[in-house]
Amino acid sequence: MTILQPDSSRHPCFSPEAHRSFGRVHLPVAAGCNVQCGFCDRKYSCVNESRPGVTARLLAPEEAVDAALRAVAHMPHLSVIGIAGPGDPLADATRTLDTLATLREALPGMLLCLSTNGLALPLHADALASLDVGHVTVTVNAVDPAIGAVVYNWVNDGDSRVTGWEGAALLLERQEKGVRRLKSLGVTVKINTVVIPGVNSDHVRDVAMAVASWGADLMNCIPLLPVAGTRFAGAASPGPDTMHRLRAEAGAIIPQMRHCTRCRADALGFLGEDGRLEDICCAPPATRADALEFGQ
Ligand code: CLF
Ligand code: SF4
Repeated sequence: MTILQPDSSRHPCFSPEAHRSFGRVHLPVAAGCNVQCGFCDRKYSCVNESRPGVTARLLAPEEAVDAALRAVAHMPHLSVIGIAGPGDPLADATRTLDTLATLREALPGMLLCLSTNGLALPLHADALASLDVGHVTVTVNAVDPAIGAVVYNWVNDGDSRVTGWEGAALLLERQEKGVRRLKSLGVTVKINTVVIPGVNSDHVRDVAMAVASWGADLMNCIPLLPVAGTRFAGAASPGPDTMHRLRAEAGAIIPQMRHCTRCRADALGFLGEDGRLEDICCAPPATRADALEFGQ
């Protein structure tokens, strides 16, 4: 079983050209996370902050499907429905997979997308491919567990919490297995790497080489956005020159995404617009017929 439509020409993140013509909507159904990154603080009621991990509110799967149908009916340029948090979409995979399954049935021509830390990816890669989720992003911040141990506070392995080198090694093993499995199923895979000066900034080339060997298609190096209250709150964000150099070095190994706008978990519209899913909450009810007419 391989997926039917890994069509990146309409995906605003996977194609630099497509982001001028096509937009995406994120459905914030994923509350929890099975990993704690040292730079992450999720917020569930934030309207003023725009970054990954932030949403105005969490949605139940049925609310998310309704919101997606409204969005697609009102915004014909939407080509992708993504699940990107505010936690990890596969930490409570049932919510995510139920949402995607209903959407796939309602909107057979829509691109579906997901962003994950990869810890639970080997368990769910086949289910994602069977729902024709054509694009998956895996965030890989280190391919050396000694560096990963600095990035990640802990990793949950079922009921046990694993820290330090062992936790980072477990996450890395799952990421590699998950990416290789997705690629064997025909899914297009992007790797996000959060660049943390003094932690993994000299390690980006190693990440690029490893993920290229796993078969990943694209890499997105994202400068750290220091968030108050996190372990990296006082770290510097790498500047444009540093990012340009790192992307050039990594770009010799694997193609680079250079237009990422670090979206919220409830982002709506073109990349870089400040649209949020709640913007369409007051729109007239949409029907599946509307969505089918406009969305495909
Ligand atoms: Fe969303 Fe991510 Fe899919 Fe795009 S975002 S789940 S791949 S549809 Fe895109 Fe936003 Fe950057 Fe993500 S600009 S943060 S890369
Ligand atoms: Fe936050 Fe994502 Fe890291 Fe989980 S995997 S702690 S949601 S950045």
